Order: sequence, then C-alpha cells, then structure tokens
Amino acid sequence: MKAHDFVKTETGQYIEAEVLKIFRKLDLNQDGEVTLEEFLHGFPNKTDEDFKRMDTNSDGKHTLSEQTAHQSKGLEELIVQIEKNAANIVDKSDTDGDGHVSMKEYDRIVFHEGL
Ligand SMILES: [Ca+2]
Ligand SMILES: [Ca+2]
Ligand SMILES: [Ca+2]
Repeated sequence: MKAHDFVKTETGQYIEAEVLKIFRKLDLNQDGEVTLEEFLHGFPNKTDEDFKRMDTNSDGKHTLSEQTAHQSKGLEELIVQIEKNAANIVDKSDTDGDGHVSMKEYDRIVFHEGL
C-alpha cells in the first residue's frame, strides 16, 4: 500500500500532498479555482460529467475544499481497508481463539513472523 503524505494548507486543513499537487497543476491561472476548461486541459480523457460530479456546490468551479471532500471518501475507504487488515492480523495472532491477542501472542507475531 502506498504511503500517504499529508501537507497543511493555508486554511489549516490537512490534505494529501498528491491532491494538492494535482490541484495546483490543474489550476493554470493559480486563482485557487479549477474551471471546466482547466480540468479538461489537465485531464483530456475526462468529461464534463466527471467535472460536475466533483463540483459539489455546482458553481462550475472546483475549489481545493471540494477536492478534499472527494479525497475524504477515498480516505474512508482506506481506513476501512486498514481496519479489515487489523482484524485479519488479530485473527491470525489469536492462536488460542479467545478473541484477544495477549502479549505472548503479540510477541510471537511481531518477533517471529515479522509483521
Ligand atoms: Ca483557475
Ligand atoms: Ca464548486
Ligand atoms: Ca488469545
């Protein structure tokens, strides 16, 4: 799984570095908004529909906060994924099946299976 780098924006929000990078690249005139034209220029394979889907307040422009709202959905999925993985690790570690990972069981996994 790819590591996620976060950066702090001027508004104090933490966003994925990758999202900010893409947004800055799309925003050709650097006015903090990505218009349909700028969007289609940056993503020639995308359509008006893609643009509208991400334009949550339908004003015809993408702002960074709309991009981060979109990002949050991705992050939620990522967190669900991480929780599932954690549940799998507990299943695997809990060798006596009592639903808890004791220190002994934990040590065995960490030191002997290199998790
Ligand atoms: Ca712009
Ligand atoms: Ca908008
Ligand atoms: Ca146990």
